[in-house]
Amino acid sequence: MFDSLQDGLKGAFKSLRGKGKLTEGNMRDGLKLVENSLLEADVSIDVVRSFMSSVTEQALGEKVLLSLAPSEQLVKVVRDELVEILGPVDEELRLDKPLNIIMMCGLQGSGKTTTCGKLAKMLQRKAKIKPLLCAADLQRPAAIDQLHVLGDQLGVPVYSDKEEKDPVKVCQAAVAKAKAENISVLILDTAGRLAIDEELMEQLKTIDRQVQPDHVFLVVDGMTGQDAVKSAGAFHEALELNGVVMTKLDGDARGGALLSVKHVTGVPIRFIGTGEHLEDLEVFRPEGMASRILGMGDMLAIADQAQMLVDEEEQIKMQEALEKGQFSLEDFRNHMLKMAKPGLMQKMMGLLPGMPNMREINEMMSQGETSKQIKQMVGMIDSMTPRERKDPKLIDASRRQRIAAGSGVQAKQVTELVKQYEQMKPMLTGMAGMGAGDRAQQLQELQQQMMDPSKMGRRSPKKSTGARLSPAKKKQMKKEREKRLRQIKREKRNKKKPGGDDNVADE
Ligand SMILES: Nc1nc2c(ncn2[C@@H]2O[C@H](COP(=O)(O)OP(=O)(O)OP(=O)(O)O)[C@@H](O)[C@H]2O)c(=O)[nH]1
Ligand SMILES: [Mg+2]
Repeated sequence: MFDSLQDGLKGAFKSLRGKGKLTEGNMRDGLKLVENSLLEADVSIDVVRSFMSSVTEQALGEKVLLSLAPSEQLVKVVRDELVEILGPVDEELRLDKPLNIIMMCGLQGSGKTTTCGKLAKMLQRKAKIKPLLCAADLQRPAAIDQLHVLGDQLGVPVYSDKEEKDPVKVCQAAVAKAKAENISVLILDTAGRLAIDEELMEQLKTIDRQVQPDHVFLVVDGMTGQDAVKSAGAFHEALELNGVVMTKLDGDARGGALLSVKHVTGVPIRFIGTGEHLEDLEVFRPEGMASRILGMGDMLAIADQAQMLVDEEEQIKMQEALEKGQFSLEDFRNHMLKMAKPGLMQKMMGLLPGMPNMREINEMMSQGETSKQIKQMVGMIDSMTPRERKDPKLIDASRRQRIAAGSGVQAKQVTELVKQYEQMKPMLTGMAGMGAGDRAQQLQELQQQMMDPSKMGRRSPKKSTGARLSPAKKKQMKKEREKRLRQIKREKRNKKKPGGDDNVADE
């Protein structure tokens, strides 16, 4: 994300590093580089001016100039200022009314319908809320079908009415359905147009007046740069937006729109879209984004992505096995396969501090080395007997030969795999009792080791530094897990029953 902006800022900080004596002169040179990289990233000129005046004032202050590490001080000043222009943002989606209505609007093709689906997925995953989607885009008949496809994929109900010509009536009927069925969140997918036109604005204003959504989100295409900022201004004037969802930041968006939108329109970014898949939506946090732009990583986003690797039922089971100290080669194999899911690894890596930027990662991954390694690992594990997978110590020299022959590798690779597993096991089982922060850190280490297997075994697995859970807390967590597992099973059963999809009331 924002490779050239990152490179530019890094260059600016580097120019100050190792300078024998820092003067106002060379600090000004560094600042000029910061300014250039913002302009090249298509940040609006007003934002650049105000950003630079604030940063310059602080960077030329005595504290920075006299400090031992001025380049780090400058990083801090720039980071604080980035957070300042991106925020503040209310990260919490307040959904505490009996029925909460979210209206999604925006220009054609900006990603409204996709974002409705992504948000529905996020609500299910994070808040255990099954929303109702409403097809209020009557411009294209295909739009209704598109939303139904998403609904089916996610197992969430979709309200539509192909006979009705008035989107306001469709929304009102959806509200009635949600109320009747005790659905707590309703998401309206509205129609887009090619450019901002009166008719579209009037239609949206009427829906706003008649349906009174609690949240009005504008979806803008991050690739369109300052045009996205302009359209956000116009929509905000007409509708009083609660927030912006900026999509397509996985492409070659330069970052200008992201950095300008809050400053220019006063509307904060609430979510960002980072891909075409339904899990590619992130809650927008200014601190995390500022760190990410500066190549310092975003730990919370990493933890979130990692969680998405495994589905919830699997996660609970894995957690249980880990707490008991059980983590078989079979689990190891499944874990590897999850990591090999196209795109996911790249994304996680992109979030890690000190990692090469996306461009380099993509080049690295496209050479196919990693996926080849994973394929080999899976092949080896598949060639083992179930008993060996549980207890690889059973594998002797002759079995090692057989396994290697069966999976087309050398015998010493089998030895290496077992070694790798033995080293990962205590790390993972140790992680089972940690809090989220520690776990994220551990995960990061694990990830780095996986990318560079030569590092494995060079140091002994790190002991947890975080507070351990008390036995009472563990017991309580176990109880909650079992309850949730029963719930998931019930949901799955309901889903199989015809019409069971809509059955949210019995949750
Ligand atoms: N790469 C990428 N593609 C996205 C993202 N969000 C949406 N898209 C793609 O953008 C295209 C348009 O998305 P839609 O959700 O149909 O857009 P829309 O705003 O509903 O379009 P209309 O209903 O025609 O106005 C689709 O091909 C999506 O897959 C994103 O975050 N990243
Ligand atoms: Mg649409």
